[in-house]
Amino acid sequence: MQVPKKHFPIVGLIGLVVVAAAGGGIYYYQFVISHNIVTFTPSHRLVFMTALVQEEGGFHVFNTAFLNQTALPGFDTTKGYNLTGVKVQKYLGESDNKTIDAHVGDTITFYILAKNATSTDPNLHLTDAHSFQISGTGSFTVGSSANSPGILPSGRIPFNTWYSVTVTFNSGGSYTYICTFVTVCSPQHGFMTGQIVVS
Ligand SMILES: [Cu+2]
Repeated sequence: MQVPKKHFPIVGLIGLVVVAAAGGGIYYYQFVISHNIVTFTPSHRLVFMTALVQEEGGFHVFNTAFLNQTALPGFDTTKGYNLTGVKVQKYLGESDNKTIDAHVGDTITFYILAKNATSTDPNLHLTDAHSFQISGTGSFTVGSSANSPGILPSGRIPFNTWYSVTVTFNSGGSYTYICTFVTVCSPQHGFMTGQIVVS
């Protein structure tokens, strides 16, 4: 005849304590620590891009950086930006080289070089400029200054010149940047767009 195995009452007690601690931990994680409130210190981002007819790639972001100082880099429409002595920290943009990310409250200074198409197809040479406009349901503010003189919506950018505009995104959402120049730049002009995702 077999004697049933017994354990000391303390083992059961420890088990209860472990279960209570796990439950308490879940409660603390779920209800005491908030998951939703995430705040960011507003950043000033620099986004460097080229504008080309959509048939040859459209807008192309080739560099992204945080500006770690108040003053903007020097700028002129023929030479573009001057980063000499400017405190910046590069960060990796989206891999499609079109989508731009930012947080609510961030300011983005855009540097855009308009380029003429390389193809000899006359359809890709309908005009002598691109342009830049931002649309979206959210709120944004355009701040014009000597080192970023662009204003929206009239962001006309003649080929081989630089354009800079500084925009602060006051609310979250998806914004679209587009080439809106009155003259259609190519048959695919209407698709010359990109997204700015503000979260
Ligand atoms: Cu266009």
